[in-house]
Amino acid sequence: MGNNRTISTFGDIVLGPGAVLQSVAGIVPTDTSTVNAGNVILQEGTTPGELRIQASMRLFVQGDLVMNGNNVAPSPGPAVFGGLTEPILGIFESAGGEIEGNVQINGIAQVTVESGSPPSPPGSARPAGPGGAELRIGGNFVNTSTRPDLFHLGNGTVILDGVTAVQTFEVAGRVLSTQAEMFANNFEIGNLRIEPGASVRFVDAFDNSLASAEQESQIVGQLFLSAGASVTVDAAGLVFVTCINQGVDVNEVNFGLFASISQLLTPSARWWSVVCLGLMMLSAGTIVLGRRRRFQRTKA
Ligand SMILES: [Ca+2]
Ligand SMILES: [Ca+2]
Repeated sequence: MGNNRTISTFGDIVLGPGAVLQSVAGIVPTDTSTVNAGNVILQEGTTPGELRIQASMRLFVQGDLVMNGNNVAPSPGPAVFGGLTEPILGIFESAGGEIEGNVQINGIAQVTVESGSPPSPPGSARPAGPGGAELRIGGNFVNTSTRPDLFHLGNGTVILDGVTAVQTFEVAGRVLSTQAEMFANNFEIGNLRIEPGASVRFVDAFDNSLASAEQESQIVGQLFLSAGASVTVDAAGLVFVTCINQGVDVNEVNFGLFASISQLLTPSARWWSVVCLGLMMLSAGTIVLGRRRRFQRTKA
């Protein structure tokens, strides 16, 4: 695909085995090539279907973006005999994908939304707002992948902006013992924005992280909750480094967890507050004791 071209269809774009849709070599940063389609379907294969956009390219999907990888090896390593290679979606630099319907990963897919160099330390300050690579979803995010090593959204932006129905979002990551671990092959997302009028329900309907059967969480670098959005965390976790909250009252139901990583990594926070309260009482007692002593001395 050359610079500043447009491909439009009201029908579907199916990238079957060996089909690749990407920019040609020599792309310029201002390239605004656009792909418009009804649905986009990426298939697994010995050479898989692949769609990559970069520079300022745009992908508009009126329906769903579906990635089919049910015959891809469920663990990293050399390809299993007879196993297929996962379909590939890549959004790089300042490119953007806008999916009005669902984003659905059936089985295993390679998904990358990558603005540039990863921040250091992992999960620290990230590029917020426009300008970076982003994936905008109007419908549900359905993910049955068990390969976090093929999920690269730690330095990209995901925007949830559905306004016609509640969007469900499958969480897949784990709360681990350090922030660095939580931002390494853990289905993490750099920036997650929920737009005004969107109503999002975070769920854990599928066991994505096979290493543990515990309730899974979406790990986020910077979470942005727009005024007028509605957010429910239902038997799942939504865990972030920083959160800009314009007044959204997040509903935690069925042991849903909405918390910052720093809150979770200091389990002694409550214990410390008890100790601090105890120290205050002790010092208050000391002051009283001191006064009594002074009073007694004066009297003597
Ligand atoms: Ca899950
Ligand atoms: Ca799990």
